[in-house]
Amino acid sequence: MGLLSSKNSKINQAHVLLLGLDSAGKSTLLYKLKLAEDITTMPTIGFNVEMIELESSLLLTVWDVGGQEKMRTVWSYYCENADGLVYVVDSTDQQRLEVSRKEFEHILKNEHIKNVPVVLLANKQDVPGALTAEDITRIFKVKKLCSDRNWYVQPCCALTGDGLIEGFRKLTGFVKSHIKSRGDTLAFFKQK
Ligand code: G3D
Repeated sequence: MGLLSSKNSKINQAHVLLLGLDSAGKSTLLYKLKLAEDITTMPTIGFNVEMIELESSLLLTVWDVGGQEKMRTVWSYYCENADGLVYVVDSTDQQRLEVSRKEFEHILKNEHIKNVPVVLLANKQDVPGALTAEDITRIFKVKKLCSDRNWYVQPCCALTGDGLIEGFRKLTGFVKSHIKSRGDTLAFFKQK
C-alpha cells in the first residue's frame, strides 16, 4: 500500500498490522493510544481499525485483526497491504509463549510482508516477574528471524500507556525508511 498522498494535505498514510495472541493487550493499547492521541475509531465486526498520527507527516492505519485461534488463520489475508507489523506479546503468559513465538515466526514467512519492519511490544511490564524485552528478543529469536528487516523490541504497559508511544514512534521511523527504500527500488527498476 504505502504512501497515499492526500490532495488536501501533505499527510501520507501507511497500513500497520497489529497482531498477537488473544489477551496480549491489543485492544487495551489501541484504546490507550486513542485516548492519548485523540485518534479516530472505526470498530468493525471481528477487528478494530484505528488511525494514529504520531508524526505530522505520516498517518498510521492500524488493523487489529484479533488473536483468537480462529482469527490467526486469517492474519495472512491482511498482510498484502501492510507497511509495518506490531506484534504484541503478553510477557507474563509463559504458558503460551511458545505458541506466540510460532505464530510470529509463521507470519514473518508471509511473502507480502517480506522486509516489512517489525516492532514487538513486550506488554504487561507492570506485572512482577514479566519477561523483559531482552528475554523476549532472545526467546523469539528476533535477531535471526528479522535479519532481513528493521526491528525493535519495546517494553510497555498498555494499562498505563508506558512505552506505547515510543514503540509506535520507532515503527513510524522504520516505515518511513521502508517506503522510501521501496520507492527508490521502483525508481531504479523504472530507469532500467
Ligand atoms: P487482546 O485485545 O489482545 O485480546 P486485551 O487483549 O486488550 O483485551 O487485554 C486482555 C487482558 O489483559 C485485559 O484484562 C487487559 O486489561 C489486560 N491487559 C492488557 N494490557 C495489560 C498490561 O499492560 N498490564 C496488565 N496488568 N494487564 C493488561 P481483562 O481482565 O479485562 O481480561
